[in-house]
Amino acid sequence: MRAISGGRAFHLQHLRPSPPCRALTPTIGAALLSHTAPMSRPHRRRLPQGFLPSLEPGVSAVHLCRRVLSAASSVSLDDMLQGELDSAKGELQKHEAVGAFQKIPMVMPATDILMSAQRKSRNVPPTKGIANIAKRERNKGAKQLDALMKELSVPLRTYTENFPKRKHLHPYERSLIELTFGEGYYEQVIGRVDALRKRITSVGKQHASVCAKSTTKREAEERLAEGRKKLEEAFQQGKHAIDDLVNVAKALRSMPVVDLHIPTLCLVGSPNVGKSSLVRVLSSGKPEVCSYPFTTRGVLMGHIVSNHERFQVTDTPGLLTRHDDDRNNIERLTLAVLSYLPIAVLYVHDLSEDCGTSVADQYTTYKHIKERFGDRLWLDVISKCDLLGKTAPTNFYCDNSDNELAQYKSFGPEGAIQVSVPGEIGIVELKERVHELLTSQMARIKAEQGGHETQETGTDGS
Ligand SMILES: Nc1nc2c(ncn2[C@@H]2O[C@H](COP(=O)(O)OP(=O)(O)OP(=O)(O)O)[C@@H](O)[C@H]2O)c(=O)[nH]1
Ligand SMILES: [Mg+2]
Repeated sequence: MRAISGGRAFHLQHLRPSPPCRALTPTIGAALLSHTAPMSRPHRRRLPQGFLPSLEPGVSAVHLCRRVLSAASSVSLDDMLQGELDSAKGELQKHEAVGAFQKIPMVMPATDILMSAQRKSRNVPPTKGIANIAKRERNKGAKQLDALMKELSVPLRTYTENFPKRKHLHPYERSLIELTFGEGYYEQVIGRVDALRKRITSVGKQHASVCAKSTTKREAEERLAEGRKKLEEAFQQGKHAIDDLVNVAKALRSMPVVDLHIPTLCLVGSPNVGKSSLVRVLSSGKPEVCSYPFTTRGVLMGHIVSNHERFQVTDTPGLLTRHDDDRNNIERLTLAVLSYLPIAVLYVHDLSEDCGTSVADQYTTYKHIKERFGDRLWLDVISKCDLLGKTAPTNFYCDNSDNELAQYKSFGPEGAIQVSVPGEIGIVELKERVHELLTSQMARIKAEQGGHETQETGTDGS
């Protein structure tokens, strides 16, 4: 297996590492998560408890609207049903596709929109053939104000219409939006841009109409100048919404691209256990590796190319030992990956406790995650086995072989393989096992795709 270059990461940039093993409180976690906008904004508040469970996976309901057919309609019942099925399929596809963030429009900074609008509108001439000076001037004034209004508002309409509606996003991307910006922020920014567009339209229409009623050349000139001033003021007042949208677009576009049809390995475990070190060994991903917890604060994608096969690898933030409702947004990113992407799990255990989390705590977290996501294909790895002494973990001291935790402390989960990155121990075996796991994952994906296709054929044929 060979790793190709160019892993892509999305990090919650402004987070600071915590001291080893100190649990982040949810409030701190959420506050730390302010990605693009200042913390002082009211929408930066902490997410409500139990937020993530409300984003449970599942196909969104598709509502088929009833069609009202007039008596004269020539559309047959079959055509109608087919149309409804097609639109339902379209809706489903909309819901199931990922990659919406790569298609969002480029947003021009507010200053550029204003400068371009001013320049273009000033070049608008009066309608040809108006001999009367006053009439010509008021015609020009009204046309220029109308042009300025349109040049300012049309880009805003394009943005608000082309940013994806959250309800149409894949649940994974939906949760990324929520966890990155905070609850409701995405819609709020788009709403503010739309409100600015409406305001510009209203001010522009009003002043163009006033200018069109001017009786003298001078009056028309004054009304044009006044209209320009009011439009520019209105734009300046609301321009922060556009700049916020620029930041939202930037953050969304930089999120890692995931292909649901390619098998994906997801590294999971407590903080600082060695997940990122293994991602670097296994794939093209080059996540930061440091000796403190929460070095990884976002989801990172790497790739593995083996012969003609291509696989994805995601690094994730570490999980602390606590209830899911108490997790900070960084940890919730990991749960979002586990919940919504068709991944195979590589769970990393550090039995040396070098990571700063006790083996008992790691076990509690492991059991919880295994219980919740045990239906995924799964491989357990004991990391840092160079720190466990020269002998393999099977020779470790075991005080009570009947005790689950004692077993875990000594051997890790059943079937776990032991590796060391600096010692280069177990890496070849790990790569082989990962390849087997991802090949099985490919078979799962194909079986599921086959299932969907059969369902669709069945539906079409009925
Ligand atoms: N001795 C030893 N140290 C290791 C090994 N693997 C990783 N480390 C060290 O463990 C520390 C944490 O490694 P990372 O790969 O950043 O761990 P992580 O799980 O990604 O950490 P977070 O992103 O903070 O959750 C670093 O100092 C690594 O150098 C190993 O096999 N042996
Ligand atoms: Mg890491």
